[in-house]
Amino acid sequence: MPRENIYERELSGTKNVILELYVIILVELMEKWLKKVKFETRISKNQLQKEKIIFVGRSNVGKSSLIKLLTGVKIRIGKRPGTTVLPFKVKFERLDIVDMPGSGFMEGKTKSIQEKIKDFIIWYIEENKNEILFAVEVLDAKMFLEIVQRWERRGENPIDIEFFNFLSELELDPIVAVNKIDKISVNKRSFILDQICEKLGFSWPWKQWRDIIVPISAKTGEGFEDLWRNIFNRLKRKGRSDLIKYFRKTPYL
Ligand SMILES: Nc1nc2c(ncn2[C@@H]2O[C@H](COP(=O)(O)OP(=O)(O)OP(=O)(O)O)[C@@H](O)[C@H]2O)c(=O)[nH]1
Ligand SMILES: [Mg+2]
Repeated sequence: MPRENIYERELSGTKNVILELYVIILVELMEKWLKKVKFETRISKNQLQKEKIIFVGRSNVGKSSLIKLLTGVKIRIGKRPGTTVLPFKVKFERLDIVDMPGSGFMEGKTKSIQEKIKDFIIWYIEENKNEILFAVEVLDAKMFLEIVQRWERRGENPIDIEFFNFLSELELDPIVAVNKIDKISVNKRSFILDQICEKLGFSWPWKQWRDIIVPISAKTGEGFEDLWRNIFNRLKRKGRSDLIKYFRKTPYL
């Protein structure tokens, strides 16, 4: 075998070992966290529970960026998928905003870790459902349709759609924040939003669903008022309009 090929094989072998190690550490971290949460859940059952709002969505769609835009809290934002790997709570006195890890992260590489993260998110949401006021599901305006079509071609259920149905079934009244709308030219936006609507099981035109579907950009702040209004309306519906004080009236850019 030529020398270069041996080197290449060794290099890719090393890469695989590093990846495996990374996955093992991640799974261990998740399991430790799970034990801690289960313990804390037990001891806090008799204490006053804090309300929760959860942000879910694929990796890199801008969940953390949107929480920062809405609250002004400096939260870790990443250029690479998988920045938030454990649920991160932005804690206020009476409310936790939970930034969930991105589902579908490391796409195509390690299916088992994707499944584990997905199972973990589902477990977390079911376990905490009584304290969750509502959910915000974040989609990437530019990537959503492409990824959904890719999954459909493989005969699989697209994770974004699965999550939307799951959140709706749990009556978590999801707001669908279609983020990164700045990446779509203005004349194409309605078309894209109509397609997203259809994939989520809504009829066209998307504008009739403005109390669910909110085009937004965490980068430019466009759409901020609509998202804020939707959050306020959901809090009102739950009799907790007092909690709007934790959200900024103007975007934090
Ligand atoms: N153009 C554009 N970029 C954005 C927008 N929102 C977020 N980004 C960028 O997208 C990348 C990912 O943002 P994050 O907020 O870390 O995404 P996340 O969903 O929390 O990612 P994970 O923690 O990996 O699940 C960063 O480089 C952001 O600057 C947006 O509205 N428009
Ligand atoms: Mg994040």
